[in-house]
Amino acid sequence: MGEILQIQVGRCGNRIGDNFWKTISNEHGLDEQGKSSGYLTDMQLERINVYYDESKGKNSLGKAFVFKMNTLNGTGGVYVPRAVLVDSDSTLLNTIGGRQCGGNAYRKENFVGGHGGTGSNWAKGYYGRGEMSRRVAEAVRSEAERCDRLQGFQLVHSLGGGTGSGLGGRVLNNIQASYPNRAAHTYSVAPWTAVSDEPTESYNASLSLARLVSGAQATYLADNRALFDACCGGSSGGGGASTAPAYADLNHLMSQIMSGVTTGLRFTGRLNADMKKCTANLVPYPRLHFFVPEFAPLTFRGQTDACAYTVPELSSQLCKAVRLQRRCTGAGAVAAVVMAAVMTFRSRSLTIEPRRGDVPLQPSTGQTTAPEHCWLPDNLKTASYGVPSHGLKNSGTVVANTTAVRDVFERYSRRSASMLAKRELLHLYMEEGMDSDEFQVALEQIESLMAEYLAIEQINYSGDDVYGDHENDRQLTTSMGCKITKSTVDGRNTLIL
Ligand SMILES: Nc1nc2c(ncn2[C@@H]2O[C@H](COP(=O)(O)OP(=O)(O)OP(=O)(O)O)[C@@H](O)[C@H]2O)c(=O)[nH]1
Ligand SMILES: [Mg+2]
Repeated sequence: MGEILQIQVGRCGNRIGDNFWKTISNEHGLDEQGKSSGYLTDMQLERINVYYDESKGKNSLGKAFVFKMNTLNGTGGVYVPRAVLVDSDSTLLNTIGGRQCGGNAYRKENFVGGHGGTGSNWAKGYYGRGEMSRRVAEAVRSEAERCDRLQGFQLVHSLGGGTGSGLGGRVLNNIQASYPNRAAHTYSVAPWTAVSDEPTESYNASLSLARLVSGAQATYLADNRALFDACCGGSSGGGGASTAPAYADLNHLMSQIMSGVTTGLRFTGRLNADMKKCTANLVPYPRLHFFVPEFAPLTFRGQTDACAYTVPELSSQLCKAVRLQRRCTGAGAVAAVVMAAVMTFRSRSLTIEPRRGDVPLQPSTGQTTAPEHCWLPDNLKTASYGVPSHGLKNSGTVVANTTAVRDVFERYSRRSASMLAKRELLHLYMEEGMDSDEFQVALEQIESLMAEYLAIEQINYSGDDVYGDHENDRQLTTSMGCKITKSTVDGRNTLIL
């Protein structure tokens, strides 16, 4: 199976990335040094190479490692996370690296640290860290050479921090140029003021999002607002972990989400055998590749949940979480449209194989204010896997390509536009060689993307008069030049490629 290389950039990227490795190491039966902690099942081993390099010569400290066969199942050596860890402030990297003996077995030459953060400045990260981006390219190149059939890259970073957004964006550009045929996906953490309130975060997020439109084929948007609300039990109304959740609480949810999203890449099952298939299932138009990922059941740091949830119970929790992404729900608000979604369920017993009708993320019938509509027929894929999430009996993950992400874009572009009009804090970016045109171009990119999302919401809601008659179907051409037919029989939209 083709390998994936994770590049984690900045403080947020490295905290979340490190949590991800801990979570999936546990699922693959590896201890914190990357050694198999006992008998590994075929399921755990079969695709372990996707995220781990089985190193049989050296351990992470570079010392000679005596390769010992595991007498139980014939595997051995150390499974090294295929990761490059990057931060312009090395403090966190030193902590992670210093934990090597008890921590994950990262390859030590893949730590790329600098001498100081960017002070939350995208321009410093993008333009001012040339030497670091060359070292990252070198680490990426040698990791890529160790792969037999590299399928792609996943970047983990924040959109608000200068290093994660700026240097992360630079790294993504370099990857695109050097590996044009490989997939590039991102796990991007969107800032929220209750969690951090650096005034430049809106600028950074706008500049970064605008580049992700063409710089990545898939972006899993982790909104700190949604993670924070989930931890507080906020919008869902349930009891949360805390009224003032720490990053560790948010990151616990995030690592569950990432483990869930990557289940189909790491274990054998019906769906998402590789990164390209993930996007084929979810992306009707290449620019509209910003996904909302959700996980159920909601469990907080240090908690386990031994409840045997059924598929309808899990999927209804997942759909509710997707629905809550549309924030502007007042009178006249347009409902978000789910263009496509993939739901995966996990349980040791595999008794939760989803059946037709179990999953309520379907076009609504008879509801005037439907929470969501499906866009393409057959656009909801489901699958189940026989490896449970850590500490849970049954769990589910959804990745939804929903127009609700428009709200996230709007949040930063509106704030950036108002700051830009007053030229607020612009000098910090000008000092790094940027000019205000670059901001304008980024905001225009976001505006046009938001218009595309809105067009899809309006197509679903517009009257029939926009469709020309075509025997049984009515057809329309969208602003993106694609044809859509609306069946006069069941009202469903079909995209003509
Ligand atoms: N969910 C989550 N968000 C985080 C975490 N750490 C930072 N953030 C968010 O990320 C943004 C700040 O980004 P950082 O990753 O700290 O910054 P950086 O990439 O290191 O860049 P510098 O500005 O150069 O330090 C803010 O929006 C924070 O709320 C974390 O551990 N988890
Ligand atoms: Mg930092």
